[in-house]
Amino acid sequence: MSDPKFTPRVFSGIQPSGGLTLGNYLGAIKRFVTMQDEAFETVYCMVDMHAMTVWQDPKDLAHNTRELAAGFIASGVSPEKSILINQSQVPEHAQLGWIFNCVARMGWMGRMTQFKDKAGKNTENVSLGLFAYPALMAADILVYHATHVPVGEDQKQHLELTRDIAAKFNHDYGVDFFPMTEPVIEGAATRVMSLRDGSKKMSKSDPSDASRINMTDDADAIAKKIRKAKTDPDALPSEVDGLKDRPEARNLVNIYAGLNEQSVEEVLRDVGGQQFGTFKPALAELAVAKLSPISTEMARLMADPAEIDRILARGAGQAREIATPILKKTYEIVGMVG
Ligand code: AQP
Repeated sequence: MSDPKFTPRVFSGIQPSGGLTLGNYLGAIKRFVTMQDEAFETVYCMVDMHAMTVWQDPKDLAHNTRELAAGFIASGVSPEKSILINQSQVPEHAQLGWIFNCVARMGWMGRMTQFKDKAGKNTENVSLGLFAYPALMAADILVYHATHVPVGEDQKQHLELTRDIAAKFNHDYGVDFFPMTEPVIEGAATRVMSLRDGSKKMSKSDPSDASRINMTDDADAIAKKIRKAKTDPDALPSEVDGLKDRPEARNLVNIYAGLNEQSVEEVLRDVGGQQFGTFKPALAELAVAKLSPISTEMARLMADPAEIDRILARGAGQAREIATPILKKTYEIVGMVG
């Protein structure tokens, strides 16, 4: 149960570090759309400052930010119902981020598995921003006093860190100022895996394009990637238990369930016993039917980038109306004069 002291408010973001993937769509954006019609204020963000924690060509960053905004809108996020922003246009995120850098502990940050995955053996050479970014993510959320954050499974640890930062801030300053944000990790496909390796998350920055479905892929590309997706030789089971130790089969069934808004049990009831030679074309057909209207609409929106910029500028103004007083109060609490 969330604290009634706080307005029910949703914040979530996606990095413009490449094109949108089916993982982002099923893990996050589908939920963004449903939550804007529930009893929440909703703020959705292109987190451009997070993206630059790894090198981004400036032209690509600008293009990907606009394309991501187009992807949100084409998927059903309405600029009339939700506040749509890019992070760098709302400076309060970075201002609160600095305060949270001083609240978060090195030990906490060092345990973040995403940092370990992304830095690999290269910890000496990655940016300081890559290490610190989960504290900025806590600021993205808490500068709006957001009570709920819809995300994929991979972001669970960062949301626990957000709660730790809020709790330590409240404790250290003797206040009850920041809410304990709830993660919303729901649906059949909260962790979509690579099509080439069922043990790896589907990711925008995977060097293999065949590992993911991009929201801008055309029908042929989608069908080809699904046809070539790694699987095993067995038929599909009729029960969920039968997917145990079959990560690639599980992934394709999860994707089917996520796209068709069914549970995995329901899907298996229909497709149990099928070989992949039958299931894969059905999945490809479903994916094309669900995704091609979105990619068509994205292309239409991208033909008018000035309109996207206007939407983001208007969103920034609306966002700052919420964030400015929260930051001002934070400054007062910590003793900043001004
Ligand atoms: N494979 C996935 N399955 C389910 N949800 C996913 N998300 C990302 N990948 C999957 C969810 O999408 C939201 C935005 O994620 P992000 O782009 O900000 O960061 P990320 O998780 O690091 O995504 P990528 O695609 O892997 O980006 P890169 O390659 O740049 O690191 C989050 O809610 C996330 O859970």
